[in-house]
Amino acid sequence: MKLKLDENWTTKNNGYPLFDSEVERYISVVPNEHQLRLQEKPFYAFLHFGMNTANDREWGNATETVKDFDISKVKPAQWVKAVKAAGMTGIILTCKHHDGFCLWDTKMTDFKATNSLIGMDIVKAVADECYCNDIDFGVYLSPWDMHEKTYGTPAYNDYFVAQLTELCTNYGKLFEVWFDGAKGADAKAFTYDWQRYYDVIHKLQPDANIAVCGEDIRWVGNEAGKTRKSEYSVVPSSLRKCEAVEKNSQQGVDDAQRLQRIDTMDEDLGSRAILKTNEYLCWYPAQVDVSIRKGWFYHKKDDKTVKSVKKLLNIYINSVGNNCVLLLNIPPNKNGVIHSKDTTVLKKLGRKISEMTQNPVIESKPGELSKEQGYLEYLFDSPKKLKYFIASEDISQSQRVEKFDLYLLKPNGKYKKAYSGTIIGSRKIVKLKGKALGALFIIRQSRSNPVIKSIGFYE
Ligand code: FUL
Repeated sequence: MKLKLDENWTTKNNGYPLFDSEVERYISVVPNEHQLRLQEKPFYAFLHFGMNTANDREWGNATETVKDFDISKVKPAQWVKAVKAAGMTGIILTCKHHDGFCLWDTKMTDFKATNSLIGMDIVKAVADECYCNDIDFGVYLSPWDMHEKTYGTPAYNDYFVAQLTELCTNYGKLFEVWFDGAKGADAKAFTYDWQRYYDVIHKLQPDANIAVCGEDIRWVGNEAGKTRKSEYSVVPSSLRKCEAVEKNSQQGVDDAQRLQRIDTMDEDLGSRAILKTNEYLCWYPAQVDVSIRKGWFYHKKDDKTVKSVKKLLNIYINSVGNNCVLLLNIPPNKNGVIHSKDTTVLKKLGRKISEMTQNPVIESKPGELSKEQGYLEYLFDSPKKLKYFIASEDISQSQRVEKFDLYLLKPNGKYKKAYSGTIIGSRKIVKLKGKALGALFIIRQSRSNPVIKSIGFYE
């Protein structure tokens, strides 16, 4: 096996400049504080719960009344416990889905949980439970509202801003606000005043990330848990345009299948070829949103569709381990609890995730590499049955690594290629197999000197 050790970022850099004014432009793009915080806690839960839970639907149909919300209890403590067991660190609750029914005590409409059988502010109950258990809390607020009469007129922007203001004022410190781009194809045309919405959040919740139709976190582009080979965080600023997100989002209740495939995504969002033709760049990491079941809301008939631990672990590795954050949807049912099928899988998933780093063979913190470090060599004290390689860049210095190879020193004394990768970013997880005496991590291409926060090999 030809290792081509002399072909690394310090020498050929794959024929790309290691540092020039263009490279400087790319690496000057870094996360803001709340993006950085989110990427350090990359796994959190989506809870779809509301009128659709009561009616066993995925989308409302604009005919619902408060009476239809015939749910009498919710058990947020059980939700938070399930989330924690999976190793997730936050919850985003659908405070209002497209049907317009509000789970909090809004002053803007009577169409709300406090007026229904349950008579309680569900957002408050969930937020309080989160804060008591060290879980971050965030809100999903659907811009499209099929119930509100002002929808489609300028007054709706005022309505939406007022609701957003309530959520940003009365429910503690939000870590994320999730704006959905979905809207029925036959809904009234409407131009959302996104900037006004963002201004409310900037003023009232300056530490919150605004996701999807938002400026901090981009939607990966499908609902299947799939990612691109390279999920760049430094991308053209034009990707933040909400119109594009809206166009690709769900446009009908039966349109979900399309988003469970990935052929809607442009593959390359941030290679040098893309960046060089775009004047404005931004830090805009991807979020993978996917449901543990077929639907976003709970339906009994979906009980048999709960994803296996193996499937969820793969989604985790392909998202969290591929420079993305993962938002896993777990829908509570009509009894106000998360079904035991889901909680069982979540518990096992949590165990698998913590086992990944339980048995380190070597953990190191290389920092900024010097020109003598075209590759890093690791020798183990005995043959190790490796399971994972996990690397992180110090993303406060942007994302720099563009290509790397990983070789394992096999017990026969020969190196064998285990993986060829592209970007690393906040976290790269590579599954490994077989015994090894050591490893070589060769960075072939980088934007200036790589700054590696950590590298670990795990049994
Ligand atoms: C979609 C919505 O239409 C679905 O109901 C769900 O909320 C999903 C997360 O976003 O676009």
